[in-house]
Amino acid sequence: MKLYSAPGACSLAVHIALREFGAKFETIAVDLTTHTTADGSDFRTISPRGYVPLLQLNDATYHTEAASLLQCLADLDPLQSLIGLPGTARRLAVIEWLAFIATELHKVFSPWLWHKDTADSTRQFVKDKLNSRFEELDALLARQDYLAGEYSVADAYAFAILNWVNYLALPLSRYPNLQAYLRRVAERPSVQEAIRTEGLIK
Ligand SMILES: N[C@@H](CCC(=O)N[C@@H](CS)C(=O)NCC(=O)O)C(=O)O
Repeated sequence: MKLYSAPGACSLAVHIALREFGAKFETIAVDLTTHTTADGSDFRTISPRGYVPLLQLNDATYHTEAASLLQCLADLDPLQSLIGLPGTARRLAVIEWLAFIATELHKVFSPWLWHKDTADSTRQFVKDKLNSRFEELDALLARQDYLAGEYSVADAYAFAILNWVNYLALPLSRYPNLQAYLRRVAERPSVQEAIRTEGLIK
């Protein structure tokens, strides 16, 4: 498999998941400002939206959408422990969280993160919306260690997206359980390897 990714972008979630399963894969870095790959190719020729993550499966097909890629990768593990077996409450909870992260966190952060000229009124809206989500997560994480009970691909996704508070200088000091959660996820060997490889830590 080949993962087209950019350091610290949402593709980090897929990168972590690939490492969780010990999958054989290579990463291809994409410059998201020029939409070129490391060898200078035009990324939009294979990804018309210009988005990472883009995953090329071993059958040479290309696929997008972080939440879908995470489900697919979690299913490659015979035990499906990072997503749960079909028809179970565990699986529904993980998929629910993937959808929540995609729509209520990922795409709320996005406009401001990628467009530094975002208007102050939009910034304020994003801050308020995110703070209400952080409050909800903090209350949940006071009662449990991970979003869907046990660690799952939803936590890999949440980790990648919540890491963006650092880029936007949004403080998490009011959310101690959320901070502890991010530290807990960060300690996982797969997460350490992924963030080190992406150059986010030394
Ligand atoms: N709907 C896509 C969105 C992916 C996305 O927003 N990717 C961002 C990085 S986190 C990107 O590639 N942005 C580049 C651009 O907007 O040109 C998904 O959920 O995977």
